[in-house]
Order: sequence, then structure tokens, then C-alpha cells
Amino acid sequence: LHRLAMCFVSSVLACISLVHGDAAHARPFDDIKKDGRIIVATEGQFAPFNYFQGSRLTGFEVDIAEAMAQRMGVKIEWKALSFDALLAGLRQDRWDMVIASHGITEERSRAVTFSNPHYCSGGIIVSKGEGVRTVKDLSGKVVAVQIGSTYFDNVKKTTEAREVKTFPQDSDARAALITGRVDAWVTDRFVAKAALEANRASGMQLGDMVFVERIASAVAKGNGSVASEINKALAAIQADGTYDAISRKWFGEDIRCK
Ligand code: LYS
Repeated sequence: LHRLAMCFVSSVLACISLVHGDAAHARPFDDIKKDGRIIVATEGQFAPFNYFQGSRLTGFEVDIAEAMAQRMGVKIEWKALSFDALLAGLRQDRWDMVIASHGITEERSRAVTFSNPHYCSGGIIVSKGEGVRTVKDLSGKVVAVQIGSTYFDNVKKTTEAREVKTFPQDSDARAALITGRVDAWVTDRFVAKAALEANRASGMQLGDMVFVERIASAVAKGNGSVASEINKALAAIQADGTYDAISRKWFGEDIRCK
């Protein structure tokens, strides 16, 4: 709406560039603070980090973001979108921040600015029955992963899997394993643990970790004022016990990077 209003008061040329996104620039923290609300995008399909309980968005990252926003003195307006749309939307200035379990990678760092990590984790092998536990065991096997994830890149890079099948959502990759369409599923180790607990009859079991990663929220490339407010808020909730309490509530342990 704001951008549309800008169109009316600015020249035709400026208007065209706004519509095409050339002139789109991320809101600095001062603007967000004045507005009183920060627009935060997540996926909502990655329990227990961000997911829907009925129509309610919940999860560890939702709680962490809410606690950080409280520290920053702003309210969150949540958006839930498919994983592959999230970082691209920062560039188009569609939201101020993304928190959706993104691992910090070189490639992503070229497109967005990451805050400090809010947890450390990694990809783990999940299989059914014996025999598929280690990276070596994945040789010649069919592995399911979510599209656009670090699981895809790392399974490609470190294993000799015969095929890496991609799925729009991580839960689709899980379903492929449960129904026996693939030999293994590689996902976040905390997601895997929760999935095992929720599907005890499925016969799924945990294997080895494939890689480790630091998970952070992201802002538009170069939006330093928002990144530094996020870092300050994260440090504050990690110092005052808030982070620890949220982490224990979801995982029974503190999952911050050590
Ligand atoms: N941590 C992984 C990544 O950075 C997975 C996130 C997937 C969320 N559904 O790609």
C-alpha cells in the first residue's frame, strides 16, 4: 500500500522502477520501529521449528522471534510461505526478516544478510530397518530431501547416493520414507527426533549426521540496522534465560551454538 501511494506522488519513471523492484529498498530499523510492527516470514511446515497447530503458527522459532521482537519493542506480523519463496521475498522488500531454519551458506550469503545463529544443528540420516545408517551406507541408495535445502547440497556432495529425490516440503520427503518409496530421508536432527516420536509405529530410525550447520534468520542484503537489532535482541534473550527456557520447552535442552 505504501509503495502504491509512493507511485502516485512520484514520477512515472520512479513508479515503474518501484513496480519492477529496482528501487525496492529494505526498511531500516527506524522505519520498522516507527511503524511498530516487523513483518516476519517463515515456512510453517517444519515442526518443531515453525509449523501450524490448526490455524495457529507455533514452534521454537516462532517463540524465539516473538521474544526477540518484544526486546526490539515491535509486534510481529507473520507471513507463511513456501520455503523457496522466503529469501527471494527479502530482495523484493516483501518482508523485513525471515526465520525458517536457514543454514548459513556462502551461496545464500551472497543474496541476503544473515544475523547471528539462533541454533546449531545439522542433517541426519533417517531410514527404516537396518542397513542404512552411515554416509557410506547411502552409496547406491535413493535419498529423499526437501528441495532448496542444505540437505540436498550436502547429500549430493558427501554421499554416493544413486538418486537424490527432492520434495516441495520436508514432510513430503518424510512420507516418501514411511511409505517405502526411498531408502533414506535426510533432514534436521531435531526435526527427525520429533518425527520419530510422533510416528513410533513407522519403523523409522536415526542414523549418522551428514553435516553440521549454523541456523540464522536473514534480512535483505545489506540491511545492517535490522540485522544488528536482531543480534542485540538475540544476545539479550540468551543472556537473561528466556532463550534457555524456550529451548528447553521444545527440545528438553539448550540448542544454541556453543
Ligand atoms: N536447515 C536446512 C536449510 O538450511 C533446512 C531448512 C528446511 C526448512 N524446511 O536448508
